[in-house]
Amino acid sequence: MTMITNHMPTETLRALDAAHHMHPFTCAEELEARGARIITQAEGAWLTDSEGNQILDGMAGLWCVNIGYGRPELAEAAARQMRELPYYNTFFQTSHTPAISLAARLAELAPGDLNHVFFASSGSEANDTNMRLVRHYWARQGKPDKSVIISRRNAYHGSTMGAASLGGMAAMHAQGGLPVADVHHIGQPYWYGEGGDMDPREFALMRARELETAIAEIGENRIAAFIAEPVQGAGGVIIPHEAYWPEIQRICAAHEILLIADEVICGFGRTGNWFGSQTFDIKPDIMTVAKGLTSGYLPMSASIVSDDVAAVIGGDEFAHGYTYSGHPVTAAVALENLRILDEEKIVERVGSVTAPYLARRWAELAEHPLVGEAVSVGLMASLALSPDKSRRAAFAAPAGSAGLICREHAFANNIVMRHVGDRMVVSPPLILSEAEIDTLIERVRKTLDETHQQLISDDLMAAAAA
Ligand code: PXG
Repeated sequence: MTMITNHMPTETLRALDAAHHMHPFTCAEELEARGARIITQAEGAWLTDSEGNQILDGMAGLWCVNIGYGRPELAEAAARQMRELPYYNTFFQTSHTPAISLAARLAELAPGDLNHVFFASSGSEANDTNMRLVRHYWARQGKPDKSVIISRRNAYHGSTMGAASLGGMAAMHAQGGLPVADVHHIGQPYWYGEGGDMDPREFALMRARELETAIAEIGENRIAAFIAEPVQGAGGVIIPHEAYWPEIQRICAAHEILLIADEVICGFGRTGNWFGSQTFDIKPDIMTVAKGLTSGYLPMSASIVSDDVAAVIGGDEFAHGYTYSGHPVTAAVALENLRILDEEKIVERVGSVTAPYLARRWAELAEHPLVGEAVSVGLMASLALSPDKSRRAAFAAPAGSAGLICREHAFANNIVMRHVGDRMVVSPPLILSEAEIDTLIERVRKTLDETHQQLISDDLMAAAAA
């Protein structure tokens, strides 16, 4: 076979990609017709594609490249570790210094008494671990029936059978026989889209109290845990009203259920603190982390659990683990990533400088005639496209049509911005400068203008009935 390199013509690469490479969350025929954009290189917050375009990565890859691209220290940490010990497992009474150091460092960084770390390779695997872990936790205490996990509609917790069941994505549940048994979903705290005429605080409390209703209906003796993202990411950067999390926390404490904070997106500085749980004052029993743990340079995730959970689980063999749990090379890369985040004060700078700046600049977009709301927390932000912002109206066209048009214009303007239905989201690398935030806003505004023009000319500005 000929060697495939970035020097090949884009069309050749696209044809080979379409012929052999199955992409996640993608219709293969559509992709073949359009051709994939081929990314060849990246530095800081900027991508280069095979046609030489310089693209501002408003999504930090897939919400993960927190320290930005191109840090040689991570490559060196990986090479060093590969030479010394490229692999060894952590089963059968063995360990190694990268896994030991990383677990100890995570225990230091994680809030409260979250002091024990179970490693995996993806957010999905870590959430599958959590599912088995919380059920085993109650079984160990003579309560095997406490097995139901409550989650939320429009949550994203991953793509494996367990994690996709925990998630509340209707399109995912429609394929492959999901959700698995004993997973229950309540409503999300999405006031803009679902709050109608309610006051935002009242709506947030109502949605939090759906947890209490579910507990009453299903029975506290049946419920193991509640899982939620501090801020829903893939669901559209839905930032809950400040009344939401304290109420959830109250309900979890009042009933005997564990609280799992899925920090896969929120962790490692995204919200302006090390963890979203700190930004929203959540006291979880378990945190799921991934993505920013290695800034995406290598795949790694973890469940970080409390002293209590670890003690209960610890009296027995937890029959669970992955070949790559605590992989020495990924652990070494994670440690180097955490060192950079800490020593270069990247998290602090997001909290005190760039998040407030992005908040101010992003809020200006709410003035745009097509924008129903523009919100942000830390360095994640979203806006709702609306044909009639005075009443937060949805489009008459199928959900996501306007969002897709907007994403295409963003592509053409060399800014990566994702669409979730008709919400547009960004989650850039945490090293973004103020000047780069200005560039981002400028490109998003141009994208919105062009989208607006196209929606008018395609006759797509009709609003759905109230
Ligand atoms: N939990 C959360 C909160 C996530 O955002 C996962 C778990 C699963 O992680 P893995 O590593 O198994 O992918 C995620 C992943 C998107 C998008 O398009 C978001 C994710 C993954 C892929 C696409 O917004 N989040």
